[in-house]
Amino acid sequence: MTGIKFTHSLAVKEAILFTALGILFLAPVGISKAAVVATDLYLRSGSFRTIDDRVLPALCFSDQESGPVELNAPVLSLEAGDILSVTLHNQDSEAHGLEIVGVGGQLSSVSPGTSETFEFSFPEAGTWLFRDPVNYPLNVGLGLAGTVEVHDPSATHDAQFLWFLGEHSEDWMVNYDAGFQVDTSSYFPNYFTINGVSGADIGDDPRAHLVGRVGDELLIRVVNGGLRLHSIHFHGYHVQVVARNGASISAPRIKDTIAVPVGETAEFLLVPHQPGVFPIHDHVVLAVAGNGVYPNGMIVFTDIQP
Ligand SMILES: [Cu+2]
Repeated sequence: MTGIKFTHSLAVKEAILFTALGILFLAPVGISKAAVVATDLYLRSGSFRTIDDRVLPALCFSDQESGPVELNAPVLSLEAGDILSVTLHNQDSEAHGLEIVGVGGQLSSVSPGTSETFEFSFPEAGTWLFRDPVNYPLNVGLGLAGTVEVHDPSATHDAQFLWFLGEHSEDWMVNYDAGFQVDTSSYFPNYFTINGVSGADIGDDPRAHLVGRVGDELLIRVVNGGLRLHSIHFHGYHVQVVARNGASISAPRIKDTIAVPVGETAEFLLVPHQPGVFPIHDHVVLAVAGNGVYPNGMIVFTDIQP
């Protein structure tokens, strides 16, 4: 479960240039200029390993050009003010595209075997969903979605977490892989994931496992990358909903169950008032199961120390 790493090569070059100019002209060097964060995404066929150790065919956005690829809910990370430059390499036999929901405007398709670069600017911190807008909802259902997280360098929270919510329909995946027409009017997902994994495996993901201390400010980014509404229910704690779809909320509401609609994102702020290990799960019991087995779906535990 790797995030995607970026090079800040342009920013570094600019810093060197500005520093050089500053020395040359004895001028202040504090001219701020947007860093361009460049990354490559390889759109490839891969696999989804289920909690009950089955391997289903999937389509994946990967930071690796070759080798085995598993569905892993990729993350593009940058800082407020940066420009994200993504080069999408389409290794599939059909056209695909790239969209950041709510940031928009980048819906053109990339032909098989070709590459295209998309640029998005992020003046503010926040959380967004990226996905393939082509053949919606099929390609998203096959795995083509991930997170854009934009950090505020002056943020004061003690830790941050990411829950990328996904569902997976074995019927869609198997039929697509066999070359059959997938009937997208019928959708019965049977696996439910957070950051691409389910049940007890979520506890092994440091991005998801909610570890902290009483009084900490814990920021939780939630992305609904699936095709069904998910409502996250907390035991033991209430959270403030501090942002939705990349926009911060000035008077946050305090809740223990928060709905995150399809394609949307939310940011929760949890300040634990008590220590403990408590479950947090999707309010729909089906989504807490994996292929009908409870609790092999969307469930996370807190680990809050005094
Ligand atoms: Cu419960």
